[in-house]
Amino acid sequence: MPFFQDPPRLANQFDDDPLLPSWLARHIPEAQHGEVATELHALGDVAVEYYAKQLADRLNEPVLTQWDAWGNRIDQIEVSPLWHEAQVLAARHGMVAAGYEARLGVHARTHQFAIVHVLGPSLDVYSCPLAMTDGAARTLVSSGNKSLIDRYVSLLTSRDPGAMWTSGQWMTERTGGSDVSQSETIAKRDGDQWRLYGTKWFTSATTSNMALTLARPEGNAEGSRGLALFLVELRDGAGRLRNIQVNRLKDKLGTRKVPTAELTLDGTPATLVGSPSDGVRAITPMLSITRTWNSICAVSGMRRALALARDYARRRRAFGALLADKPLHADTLAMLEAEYAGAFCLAFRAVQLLGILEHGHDESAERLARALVPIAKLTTGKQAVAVASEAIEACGGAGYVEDTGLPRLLADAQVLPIWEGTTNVLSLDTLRALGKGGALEAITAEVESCCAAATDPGLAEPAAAARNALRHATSWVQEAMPHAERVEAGARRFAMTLGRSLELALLSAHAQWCIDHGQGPRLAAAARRFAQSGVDQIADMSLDDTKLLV
Ligand code: MFK
Repeated sequence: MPFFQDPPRLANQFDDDPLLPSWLARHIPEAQHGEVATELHALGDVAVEYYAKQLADRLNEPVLTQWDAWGNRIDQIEVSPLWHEAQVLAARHGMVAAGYEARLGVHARTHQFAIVHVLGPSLDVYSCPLAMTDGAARTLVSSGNKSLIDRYVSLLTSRDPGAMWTSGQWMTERTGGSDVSQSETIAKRDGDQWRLYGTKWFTSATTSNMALTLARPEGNAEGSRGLALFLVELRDGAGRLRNIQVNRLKDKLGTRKVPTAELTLDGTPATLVGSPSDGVRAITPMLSITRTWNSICAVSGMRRALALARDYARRRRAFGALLADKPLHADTLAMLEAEYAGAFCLAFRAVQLLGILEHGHDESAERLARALVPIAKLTTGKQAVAVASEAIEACGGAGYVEDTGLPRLLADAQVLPIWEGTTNVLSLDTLRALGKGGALEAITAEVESCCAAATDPGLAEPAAAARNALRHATSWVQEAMPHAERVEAGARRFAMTLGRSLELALLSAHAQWCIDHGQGPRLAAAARRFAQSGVDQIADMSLDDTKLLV
């Protein structure tokens, strides 16, 4: 009988998760926890079902048809069959809506992102339009523009698959995606409305119903202050694009199911959301929400990669034993599980803060969240790539062969440190957040309170590692701050150290809760492993050496 290797299989994606069940047990009030856990268990099976569908749908990618048979410009984009199903699932299971529902109050965001975490990795990056839809709803609510709120927010947060709208976010132009101040799109008044003229270079959800976008009202100053925030409805009543041409779809490394397009706006009708300037400030609620989604998608991508790698290690026999029983292979997987555990705690803490801020005024939560959102995004984005890379390597050659579906884990992870602000842009954003005052103190208080909670002797070393790394980062930034070039050059190592200290502290506190509540010692082991994986990344590199090297 010739040998055929069993492929890796998924178990229920809620039950199989070493973090999510205990996180929910700790944070969702007892009265609602049972119902939420039952719902997520059911979604854990849906995730398995849709993973199989995702593999079967692997070769379907979006197709742009620019002309009909009679020469009319139509610019129709057909997405994959699974994307059509994903829209229905997303609405029905409240992947956006749950975050806005009153039932769970301050915990609504934890509920919503638990759903995203379990189901998201089986939906071929449908998380992208959902993230922007959520961001658009939050931005409109923050704008205070009552007529836009009344018209759009209930559509964006609907659970009815036939009624739910999705939104895009168009910021990136040919001038760049990081420095949006150079945007060239012009907004001209046309009676009561505005019309937009320009090119959007990277629009990730072109099949959406609407988009939020930046444009410069005619006559406004150069730079980002002169930009304003607009809402565009993409199609008219007959389903035709409203003075928008789709120039082409992007040929990307990953996220290939996402119909990312280049657009020309040629007199596209648009509504001003707030003031006719300061559009970057007006769109920042969108950035906070999509960066939080990015963190959760990084964590859920890691979970999926590890679920497959762990299962494979229990099926694959080599050199006389299962891979899971080989000390070096087990050591490698343990390191990845520790990374996942830290990343999970930081991403879900960002989610928890979002819920707190949406349900009342809390200045210290606000200061913490302003810094924690970019830190979580930049830290988890990098971890997601590293973990996906190791996970596919753990499957050997099969991990590099497209029709196993495994290479997509890495290709899709690679977008996470890029879109929604690159690692370096977010490192600088972290400095900007700290510059507002109070944020470093808020991070210190967070790390200290988590470490103080971790009283088990087995958590002493992780708690000390988190505290020491944070102290080192704090003293470095205080010393470096007067030297602009030095502080900028070290911003990534600094932000990453804050991220890894926070991860370790939050993980240690959660590990303590698990010990206290009979949930076992697994997460304490994760904290100990994490503590030995480069928490402190502060190093003063020579600026002269940098000049010699670049
Ligand atoms: C799986 C989930 C996926 C999610 C969906 C993926 C979709 C992908 C589509 C894209 O990739 S869209 C493009 C993504 N691009 C970015 O995210 C932009 C990256 N660049 C930045 O974030 C820059 O830092 C930024 C554009 C914000 C810098 O612009 P400016 O014009 O230099 O901003 P400035 O003057 O520093 O800030 C303007 C105001 O906003 C200031 O407030 P004040 O006017 O009151 O002083 C800032 O404090 C405030 N601000 C800036 N960033 C903020 C913020 N406030 C809160 N949070 C922030 N992050």
